[in-house]
Amino acid sequence: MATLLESALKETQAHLEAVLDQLLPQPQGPEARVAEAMRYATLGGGKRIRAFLTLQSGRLFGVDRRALSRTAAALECVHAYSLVHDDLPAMDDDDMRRGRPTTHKKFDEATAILAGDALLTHAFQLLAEPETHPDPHVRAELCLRLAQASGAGGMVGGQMIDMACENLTPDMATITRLQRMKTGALIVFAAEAGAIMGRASQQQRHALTFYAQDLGLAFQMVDDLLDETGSAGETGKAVGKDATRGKATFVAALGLERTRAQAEALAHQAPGHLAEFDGRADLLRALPAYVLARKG
Ligand code: GRG
Repeated sequence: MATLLESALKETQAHLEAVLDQLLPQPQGPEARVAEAMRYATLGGGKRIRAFLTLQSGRLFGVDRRALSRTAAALECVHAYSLVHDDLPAMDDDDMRRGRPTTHKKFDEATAILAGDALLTHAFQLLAEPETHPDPHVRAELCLRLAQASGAGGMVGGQMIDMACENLTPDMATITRLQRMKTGALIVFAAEAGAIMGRASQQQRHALTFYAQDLGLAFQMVDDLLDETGSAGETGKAVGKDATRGKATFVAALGLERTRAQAEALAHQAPGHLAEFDGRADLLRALPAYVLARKG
């Protein structure tokens, strides 16, 4: 399954590259620079884990792949926006992302802010367009859930707590909540999106939510571990910054060994939530182990 998963992830990366290339605005007119920066931030890199989750969860319910790809692209736009803004000097002040200069380094800060804003709004445009789903109620629900996952009660709120906790020693409950909001919420939406589009039952949708909650936490724990023990070559970004900045990470709270053990326990637990699905969920079942083994 490991090799099958790796080739499916590679296929998703190539597919999303083509889909995003088509769905992102083309640079033209006097505003061309913002479209260039949007494309720079979104194309040519990234593991596309969130897109993969949406494509695979939608497959469980027989959702049209073209429609799913639009939702997957919208998610990758929101994710790319969060990385562009997170890298800005006012936030994490990073020069490298995905193995190349961050968007504000390649362009300039104002362009990076605008590109992030435009990527966020573009995501909602993609979801709201009729090509994403024939039923306007489904499109509205996708918009609502993405807004909840990415706004003040989700990713943005998590980022705010993350910044407020610098150089403090928050307890595990606070760290878990902040990471669930900052990273987990979008990952949960990615898995839920296919169920929303496929009009899955509440039970099926909950199963995917629980799976993605475990996966999201394990993903974040591995991210924390990689910042401590990984290399800039493999992660494509600077490492060792969390400790220097006194970030509220799992590694800071639990240490390396216990964080690793927790990540392993969650990755082991996650596939159990998918028991009611058939073999079409096998790639989703294999994903947590891959996330655990990742080096970048
Ligand atoms: C600025 C609103 C705002 C939010 C920022 C997501 C985020 C919140 C910050 C990113 C910082 C960070 C390293 C978070 C840890 C987990 C994470 C989101 C890692 C990056 O995601 P990957 O590994 O990236 O999926 P790729 O490049 O593969 O797409």
